[in-house]
Amino acid sequence: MDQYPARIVVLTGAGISAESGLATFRGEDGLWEGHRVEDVATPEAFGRDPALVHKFYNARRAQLAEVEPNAAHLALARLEAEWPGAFLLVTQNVDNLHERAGSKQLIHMHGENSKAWCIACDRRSPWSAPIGEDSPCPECRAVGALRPDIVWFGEMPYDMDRIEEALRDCDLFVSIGTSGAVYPAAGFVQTARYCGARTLEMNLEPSIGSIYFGESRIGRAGELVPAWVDELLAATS
Ligand code: BJW
Repeated sequence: MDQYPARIVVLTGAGISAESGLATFRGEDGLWEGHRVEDVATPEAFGRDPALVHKFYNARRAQLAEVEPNAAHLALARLEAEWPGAFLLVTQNVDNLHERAGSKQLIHMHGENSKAWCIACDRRSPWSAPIGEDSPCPECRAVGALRPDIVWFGEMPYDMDRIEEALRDCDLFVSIGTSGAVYPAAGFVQTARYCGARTLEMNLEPSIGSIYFGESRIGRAGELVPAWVDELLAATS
């Protein structure tokens, strides 16, 4: 590599957590008790059947205590710590494996399942227990107003201004473990590429938007990501 890319933006999806034991959304194990994510992860579904939606997220929140970050999460945290340029990690995942691996420059664009959001007082609280329809908000004590702090279909993902700015300014955009089925994340590659960045995807299979990437590495994130981080850091030394 002649010149290393100064500013890197990395986007991750469910595939990066698959080797930690968390199910992806659109794989063979992508159905939850017969429900597609598109049918559960909406404000309308929550309005119709809050108990079902709480059950879906409570089960996934409980599972977080049983899983650990894998080699791909750890490699991205190492890259952030050792990279001499700017680095931003944007994850679509609502698990907490990136932060537990040590990542700090991190945006959870689809929210965090380890937080509860009170729609009565608009405050977010750390949450590790099940949320129920009768759970009081720890801030305002309202009952029945808590929902998981998750961005559902039709809702605006978090921190889009900061993400768009980083995408426009970056020299390298890397997408890891995402199918490219969900917007706006699926369009990030086109923004970065249009603004002159190199683009790389690492995924178990070519993603839906694979043709937009300058380079595709096909395989498991737990193997591809550490190798890529080694390669990148070697070029800076
Ligand atoms: C491995 C691996 C290993 C496996 N190693 N790889 C029509 C056209 C275009 C857009 C729309 C449309 N109709 C509606 C929309 C918008 C909509 C949307 O995109 N819908 C699509 C279904 C078409 N989007 C929204 O509503 C978003 N909001 C929005 O657009 O607001 C307006 C706006 C306008 C302008 C600017 C900005 C905003 C909100 C989307 C919210 C998504 N929420 C979810 C659920 C909540 C979180 C949760 O419950 O966990 O987020 S949906 C679900 O999909 C979850 C994920 O974050 C997201 C993406 O999935 P991901 O991560 O890609 O997982 P998979 O399973 O799809 O793929 C995993 C990949 O990993 C696979 O390819 C595997 O091969 C691979 N893999 N093992 C490497 N070991």
